[in-house]
Amino acid sequence: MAPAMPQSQESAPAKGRFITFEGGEGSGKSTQVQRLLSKLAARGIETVATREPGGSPEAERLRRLLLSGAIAPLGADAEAIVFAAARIDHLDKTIRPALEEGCFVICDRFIDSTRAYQGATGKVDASLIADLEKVAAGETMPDLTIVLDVPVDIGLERARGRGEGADRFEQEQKAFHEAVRQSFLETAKSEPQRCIVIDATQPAEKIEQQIWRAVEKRFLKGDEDVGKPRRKAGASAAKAAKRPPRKKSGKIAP
Ligand code: T5A
Repeated sequence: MAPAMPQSQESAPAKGRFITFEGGEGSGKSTQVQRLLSKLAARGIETVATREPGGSPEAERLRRLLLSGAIAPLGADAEAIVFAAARIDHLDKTIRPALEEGCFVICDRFIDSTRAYQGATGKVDASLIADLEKVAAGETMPDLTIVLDVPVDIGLERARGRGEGADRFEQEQKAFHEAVRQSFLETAKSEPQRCIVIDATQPAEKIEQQIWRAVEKRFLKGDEDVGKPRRKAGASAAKAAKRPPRKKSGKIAP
């Protein structure tokens, strides 16, 4: 099949795809988000890279509060609710508009992180997490979730290696991070249609190849319209979604 080219007509059918990356600290999500974006761009596919918590101006404000630990004293339920509030704005302002335009949305963390991290505190009822997920995400579920699985010690070591200082969740004990890892694996097992698990101890190049194979197989075989946005080519998807500018590794600047 010839590589997809950017769409030049506004009337082309919109066929956006929603891909999320999940995994523990330092599992290599940001690295692989960047690599996938490059590969999609090479195929002429319009993309929007985003992240959680954050991804819209209001959600980025909530991100700063959440990761600084300022919300933690309000209790685990309140923290879960604030993650959901950020997600509502992110979906409304960034994700859904981009999907409606036919873009591929690549998101660093989404609902499975709430299941894993807020679930791992042991203090938030599973039914509250499920209800918040329903309210925030509704029917906007990922088409594909890539779980990067790495042993906790290796992931934390990598995260520390960035030298940025530990945030609210990186400071948690090893048992917490083990519970987070198990949660991601359990979600993947229970939703095999949506999730794939990749061994993230492999070299980044190998992981990139495995992700690309999965994306090609699911979305790019025999579908000429996929990833061709409805609006005029050349308009920045990020601009359309009115997101703040990205900083390194596809993350969005505070
Ligand atoms: N959170 C989030 C919740 O509690 N609930 C929620 O609902 C949501 C959405 C977000 C925090 O918020 C929590 C979870 C998180 O604690 P964050 O700052 O966005 O925090 O950070 P993380 O998502 O945790 O991402 P990290 O920046 O820690 O790690 P990444 O993005 O997984 O890893 P990356 O790519 O930056 O790589 C880390 C280091 O490893 C190297 C890289 O070069 C880098 O130095 N690396 C590799 N090294 C060897 N082999 C490989 N294959 C490698 N791939 C990358």
